[in-house]
Amino acid sequence: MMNERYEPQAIEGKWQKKWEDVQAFKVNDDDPRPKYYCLCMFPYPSGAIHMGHIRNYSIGDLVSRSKRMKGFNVLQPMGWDAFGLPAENAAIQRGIHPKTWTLQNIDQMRAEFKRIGISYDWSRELATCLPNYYKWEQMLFGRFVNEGLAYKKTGQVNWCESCQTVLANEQVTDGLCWRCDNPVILKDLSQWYLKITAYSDQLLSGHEQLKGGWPDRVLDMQKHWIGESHGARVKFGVDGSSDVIEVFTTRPDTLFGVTFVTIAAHHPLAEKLCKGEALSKKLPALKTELAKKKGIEAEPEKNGFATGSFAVHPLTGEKVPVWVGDFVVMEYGTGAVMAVPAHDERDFEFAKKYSLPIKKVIDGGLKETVHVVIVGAAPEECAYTGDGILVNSAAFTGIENDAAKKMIAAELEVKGKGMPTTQYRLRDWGISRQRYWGTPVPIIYCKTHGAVPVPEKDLPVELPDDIDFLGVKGNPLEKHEKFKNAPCPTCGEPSTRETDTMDTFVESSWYYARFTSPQYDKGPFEKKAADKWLPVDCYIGGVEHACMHLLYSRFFHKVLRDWGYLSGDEPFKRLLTQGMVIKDGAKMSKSKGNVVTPASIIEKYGADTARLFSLFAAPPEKDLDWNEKGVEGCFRFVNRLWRLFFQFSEVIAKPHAEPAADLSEELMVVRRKTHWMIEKMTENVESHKYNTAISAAMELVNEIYSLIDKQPKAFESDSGKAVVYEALKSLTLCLAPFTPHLCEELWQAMGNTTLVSTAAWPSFKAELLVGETFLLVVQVNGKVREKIAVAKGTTKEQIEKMVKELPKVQQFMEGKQLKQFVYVPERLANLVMA
Ligand code: ANZ
Repeated sequence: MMNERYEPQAIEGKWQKKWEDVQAFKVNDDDPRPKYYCLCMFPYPSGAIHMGHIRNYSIGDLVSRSKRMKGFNVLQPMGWDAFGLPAENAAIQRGIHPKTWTLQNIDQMRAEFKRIGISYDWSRELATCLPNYYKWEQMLFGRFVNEGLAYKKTGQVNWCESCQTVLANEQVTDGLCWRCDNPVILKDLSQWYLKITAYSDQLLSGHEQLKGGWPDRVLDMQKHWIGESHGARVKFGVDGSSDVIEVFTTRPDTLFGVTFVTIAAHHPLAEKLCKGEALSKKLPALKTELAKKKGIEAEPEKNGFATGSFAVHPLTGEKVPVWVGDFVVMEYGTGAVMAVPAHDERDFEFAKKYSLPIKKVIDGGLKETVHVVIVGAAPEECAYTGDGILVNSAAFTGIENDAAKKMIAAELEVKGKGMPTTQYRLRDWGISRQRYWGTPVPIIYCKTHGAVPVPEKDLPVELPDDIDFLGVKGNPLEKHEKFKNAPCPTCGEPSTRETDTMDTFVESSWYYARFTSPQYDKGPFEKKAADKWLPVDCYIGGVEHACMHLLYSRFFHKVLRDWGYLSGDEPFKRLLTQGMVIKDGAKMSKSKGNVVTPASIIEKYGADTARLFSLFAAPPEKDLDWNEKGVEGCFRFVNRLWRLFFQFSEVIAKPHAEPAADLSEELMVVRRKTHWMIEKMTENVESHKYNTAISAAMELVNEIYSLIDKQPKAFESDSGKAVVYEALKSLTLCLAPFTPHLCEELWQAMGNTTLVSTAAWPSFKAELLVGETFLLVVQVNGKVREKIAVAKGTTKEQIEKMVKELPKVQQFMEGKQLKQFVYVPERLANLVMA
């Protein structure tokens, strides 16, 4: 028997225990039903869950639970992205070992996740900070090295002084560290890179497969980040030497307009080309200046100097001066630019500043602001960057510039002076971090053999636990002699271990695959399992990862595919990026002091209400504005639902046959509403419009209450019982993915001994939908007396009969004769009385 009062605290723990006891969500690889892999980006175990987690994981659970009810074999795992800085900072500040801190946090967060009733297969839990996980990452890293996809390079890197570590380009936003928002500086450091650029083209072309499944915005962000440019590489000779300066240009059509060549300060030929003061003073000065530069700045003024050397034009043989320019970056293209000041703004600015010649080679026609430039003549105020006809371009004069691009590139190719090429803005991914709490980079440096990957038989390279954090700045591994000293794997000579650890984004690049066989001990994961479960059918997480995690894991997936570890080109078929949880206009965060803790909400209203609110208050991809009134509203609905079940607890305690066909109109309205609700739920859950889905359930509940109000005995007949039974059963099933504990309780109250979590999703009768309902205004002699919901498809005769029976209408009919019945279809009925 049901309690009269809804007491979430009494219900929720009971069902959580039941799910655990019967292992309701443990998945079996051999289950013949079609697979569905639903994954939420795994959390960093910071200690306590926040509202953002509740939102993210409620969405994932809704998808998983509804798919399970729809007949899929659903894998929904949970694990911990457990390496990272906060653990280390906690260690420094509070003297707790990062491992102890992390494992404690995991225990606490696991308990909190269980408290909200997410249907995880907990048997697949993993933590990336454990050797049985990172061992395989180290093995993969060794293979990256052996395949030439990982390499060590000294260069300018982004350095966060506050985190005391290097950051990848993706991890710097507007010059600030993605983690701590402190300014990032450039620093010369030697570090390990993963060659993500080897996959630039595939990362871009793969978007074709993702279109429709991923938000366009994320694809656009990635596209922009990868930054594909079509153009040519052109070889300029160096006057008086056999050296060659290769440039990358997107505008080979402007080749005859080249008046100088600009190279980066760090260009390999810079020292050789610089003469006199350029070599002794200017180049070192510029390098020092560049080293001081902040990571990313708004367009600063361009500076440079002449090297004293000359380049030879590949087609005309003309000699043009070679300059060093601070705006030319070594990391893009070839680190050298053919300068065409007439048609490129940066070159124009540079040429104006240093009085270099400007030569027009594209004529944009009279309508354009053409600057007529002949060598030495005064140029107009800006470069003309548009399209037009080639001028001053030898045999190519008179040709349209678009066609000329290909023709000039072809001519260069024939002469061995260049070739068409595609250039990407994406840089290789620097993964070395100068921190302790991460996966050790499994490399040993030997005097004879250089950087040698630790062989698989010696893996994992375990992080030593005996580390003293207090008073240590930087990476304590550097001072750990036992860790540091190791024999060379090749010759056995005393050597030193790499003390850098890997960027934690490396762990999150392949965890989705590990979840398919998390206990596998012969490799990172079992191919059979990966092939069964991948790709992830629905991946849910924050949009802030568009150019970091979501790009890195696509890269890893393609590498793993090429090595035969898995099949398929893309890891995540569908991506759902959920908005933030905000409060009072600001992101909910500790620093803003506007945090509402899930624990406080769960204690007061229960987990089901917290889940329902986070699904109801905003569509997943929009920001969710937290307000307690909204939570109370959801709590009221849940209570209203409970009371309805309580009121009918005897009726629902045993099954009823399907309602008969000849229902009274009022019961028909409820029945139609029931099927309408199932249809709305089915459609909107699938299309992630959860607020609309929940509204449909609320409407059905209102419909039932309103009939009870109007006709308290409406559900007492056999057909009434059948109708209300059908409605309440459908509500239980449809709401189960939203408020699972409550629905288990209601399901049990309906006499079921099975779980609603594993019941089948209800189907609706299409023939009952034809109608749906409309609002009919009922008038007597032109005055509105009543408004009623009527099923669509009801005939004029039926409506006349219905309205005549309405109590409020009968009042005005008494003692009068009906002269005429006027009916405006689906809008109005008027009884003209005399
Ligand atoms: C000659 C030229 C003429 C160019 C013209 C543009 C317009 P995107 O589109 O971003 O790929 N460039 C090449 N390498 C560079 C480097 N390392 N640092 C700074 N600038 C570099 O830009 C490609 C263009 O940027 C290239 O095409 C080159 O200038 C410049 F009317 O070559 B162009």
